[in-house]
Amino acid sequence: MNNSKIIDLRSDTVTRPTAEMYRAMAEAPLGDDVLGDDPTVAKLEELAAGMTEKEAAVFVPSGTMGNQIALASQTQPGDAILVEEQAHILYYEVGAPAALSGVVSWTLPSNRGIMDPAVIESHIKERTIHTPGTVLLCLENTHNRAGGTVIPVDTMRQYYELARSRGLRVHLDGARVFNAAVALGVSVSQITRYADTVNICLSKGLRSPVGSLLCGPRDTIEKARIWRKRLGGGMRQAGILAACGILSLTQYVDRLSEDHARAKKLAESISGLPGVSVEMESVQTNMCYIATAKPANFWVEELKKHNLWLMAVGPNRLRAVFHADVDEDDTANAILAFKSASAILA
Ligand code: TLP
Repeated sequence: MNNSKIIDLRSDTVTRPTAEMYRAMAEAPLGDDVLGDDPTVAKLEELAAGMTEKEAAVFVPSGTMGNQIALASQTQPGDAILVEEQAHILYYEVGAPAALSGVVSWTLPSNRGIMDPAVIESHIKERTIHTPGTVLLCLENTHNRAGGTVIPVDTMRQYYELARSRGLRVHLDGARVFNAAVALGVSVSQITRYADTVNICLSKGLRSPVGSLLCGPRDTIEKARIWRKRLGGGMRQAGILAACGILSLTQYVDRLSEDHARAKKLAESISGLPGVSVEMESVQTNMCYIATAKPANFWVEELKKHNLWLMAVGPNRLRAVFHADVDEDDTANAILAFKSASAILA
């Protein structure tokens, strides 16, 4: 085993492009996408729309932009949206729903990212002289802060039918919806059909260096294109990035199951160690959240000495995220690093 390699489990965003991606970038036919004539971007958008069973898609620089232009395109200032209380849209997007769309975010509790439909229903408000009207239900599948947990297809359907019956739209933050699809053994469209708009990220487990797509009805995506431009997200010869995205969607989905198996292996191997605990039920995809008795930052520093990089995501909470640049040997070394750190920190 090579012990000098850095094992970077801070996020699945850290993957480097493959040799195949560098070749695709070099060979991609390009145009000016803001003027609407980059053929590689057009091909990627068509592919993403097809895979998610939506009419159209728009290529954006980040998942944050994909989510926020979805909100901006489907709400008016003063409207209310329903969001799970630890959702990325709220937790990690720097207040954008308030700052950009001017919406009221009604936050709902969940059990491992799964909200109770009765609780959702009880928070839907009619627009009156007093109350903001609820127009959008936001979902996250897989749910990042809940542990990379999966919302099953049937629950997605229940949410969608409820939203429909009350005149709400559904936006899915599907940054890792391909992880959900692989974990459930379904095609991604079996999940995304229960959302009006879906944001998918290419730059997480799917290995692209940059990029996300917002997919949805054609008229909504046209509004989203205007929002993308307004926020400075129009990219010119973006085909160089879209070329990687095409490989992400066509070549790198199935292998996500390897990341899931490795996350589980780490979880099982360290859950009995002194000083840490892992809630096994929440280890469903490529993430492993770890509760630490001593401050999480102590663990980050100690593990770094063993070339293992993790992220502290709370005072006593660590996150390990598996991805394509972490193999079996790296996983074994990560487990050894935890054993050594536990001997010091327990
Ligand atoms: N998440 C990042 C950090 O922001 C926490 C990570 O390392 O996991 N939705 C979800 C569910 C996400 O996890 C992320 C990124 C995004 C949206 C935003 O994507 P980007 O970083 O491309 O804006």
